Amino acid sequence: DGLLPLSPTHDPTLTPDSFPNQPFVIGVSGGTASGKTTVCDMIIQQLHDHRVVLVNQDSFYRGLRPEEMERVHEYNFDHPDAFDTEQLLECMRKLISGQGVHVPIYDFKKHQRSSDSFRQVNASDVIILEGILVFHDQGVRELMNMKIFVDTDADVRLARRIRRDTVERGRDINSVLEMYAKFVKPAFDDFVLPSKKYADVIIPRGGDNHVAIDLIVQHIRTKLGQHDLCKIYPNVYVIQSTFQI
Ligand code: UZR
Ligand code: MG
Repeated sequence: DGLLPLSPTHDPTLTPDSFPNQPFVIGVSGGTASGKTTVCDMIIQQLHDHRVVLVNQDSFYRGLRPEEMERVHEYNFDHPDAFDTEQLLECMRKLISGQGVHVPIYDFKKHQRSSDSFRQVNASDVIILEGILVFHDQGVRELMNMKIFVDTDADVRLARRIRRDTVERGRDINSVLEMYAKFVKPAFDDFVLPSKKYADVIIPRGGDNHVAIDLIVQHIRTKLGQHDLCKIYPNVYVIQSTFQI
């Protein structure tokens, strides 16, 4: 009857919070090497008694076509168009509806997706979506119950980025610096920083900020408590949604 939850598409005034049976979705954004992954790992560690999955926007990089590979130094990996946002949306919607998904595996050295393997991600209580541009697309933003922006100084980020790209991604320092000046920094100014305004919480100093992470985890636990209650007593949800307690 009319008391049953409808899908979000039926009523634009309903936010993701209107559907407490669905997983709690957290977006984690911030510039390159800001400590996004560290913050996510710390949240996941503290929520060890819940089912939590991490989806990385990096997994949805489009593989480069042969003509793009030939001029890879001119390819802008920091632009929103470098990602397959439609596929990311589809994947997130499935996860939110309780289905498992296959997440692509992207190779940062070859700039290609694996053609024969995927990462199987199962349905969960909490879904964390992290990436430099996860707040850029309105459709993606609307899926999130909580948005966190990891705010780390640019010099710290550049230092980390140099270390990571040379050690983990097999690049030489000159090409890292060139790429940073040509693409990474301008795209941060044009796309990443302007999306900070959508954040609910801004964490200074990234993974070093234990107080902020503790506070965030407490909040998620409170929200999950409400979710769990609604799973056990579905009627509570009906009353909540009808009378807006
Ligand atoms: P994080 N990136 C690569 O270096 N190579 C690729 O094939 C795809 C992406 C980089 C991208 C961006 N930019 O700055 C960074 N460049 O990955 C985002 N140049 O990843 O959020 O972990 O910093
Ligand atoms: Mg990362």
